[in-house]
Amino acid sequence: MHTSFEVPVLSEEVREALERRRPVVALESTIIAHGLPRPRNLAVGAELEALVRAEGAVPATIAVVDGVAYAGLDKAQLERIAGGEGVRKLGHRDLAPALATGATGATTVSATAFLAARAGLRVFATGGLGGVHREYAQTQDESADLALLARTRITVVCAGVKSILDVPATLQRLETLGVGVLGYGTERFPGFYLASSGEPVEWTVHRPQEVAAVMAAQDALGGPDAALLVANPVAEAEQLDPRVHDRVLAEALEECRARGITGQAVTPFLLEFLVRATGGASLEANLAAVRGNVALGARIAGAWAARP
Ligand code: PSU
Ligand code: MN
Repeated sequence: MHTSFEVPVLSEEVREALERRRPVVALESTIIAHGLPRPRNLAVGAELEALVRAEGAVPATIAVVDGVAYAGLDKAQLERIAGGEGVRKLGHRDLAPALATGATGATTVSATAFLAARAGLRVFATGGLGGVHREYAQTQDESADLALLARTRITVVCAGVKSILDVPATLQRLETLGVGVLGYGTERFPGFYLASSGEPVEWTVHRPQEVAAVMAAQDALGGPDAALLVANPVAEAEQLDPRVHDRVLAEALEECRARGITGQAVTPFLLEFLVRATGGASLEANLAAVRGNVALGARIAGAWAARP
């Protein structure tokens, strides 16, 4: 049995940045291990870290390697996660068994947000959150991301929720759960591969400093912890063609149903189907969204670290 009680173990760079109140951005690893095709995923993992650095912040990619949770991976650890073999998908509830059994796994938004907050990190960038699936009435499939974000004070920069989901239902759940949503430079909730999901957002901000001010107001208010979502749309020029999106998504959902795919396998299956069926166009839109979020996350972390 493994017993490492520093959870997560911080890389030297992350520890130093936290001590000096320098900006740090948490990054998830499920997108690397289970959300992107190999071998491109390893290059993307490294590229996202470089993007954070280019914006003057320190990246803290989070994952579990051999039963130890880390914030800030070295090259060999990132390679392990991107390698795929035996790399599990870990939600928040999977962390305890993974640590206890010495497992290796990539962390989803729920596990990453939990570990990041535990390490004292306040800003986390990803692609699209999990949420309520379109077949919810039959499957009760709602990502654990939502419940965890409802009780974790962390700012998550995302391109909305994955468009494979029931977006209006997910927005409704976020409201019920008390998770704040800010549109970044938009009055429409982003649609992950698409710049807009068509759904409205109640609050719009335009600068990282405004996000930091909302975070400070959350702290001043106190009360139960909840996350703040910064919904940052992919640029229209980089989005997936909406007609292609709608057609291919319908095929993907049909195939998922026909094959009886359920549980943790649903999201990776749908994402991979879209990559194949769009000849890689969905992958480019996905990457553009993630890059934009990571760069914005670094700037928000900068504004947060510079607060008075
Ligand atoms: N965003 C992406 N690609 C991904 C994910 C997010 O661009 O693969 C991952 C996140 O880790 C998110 C997870 O937490 O998908 C949701 O999975 P599920 O629906 O099984 O909870
Ligand atoms: Mn699920």
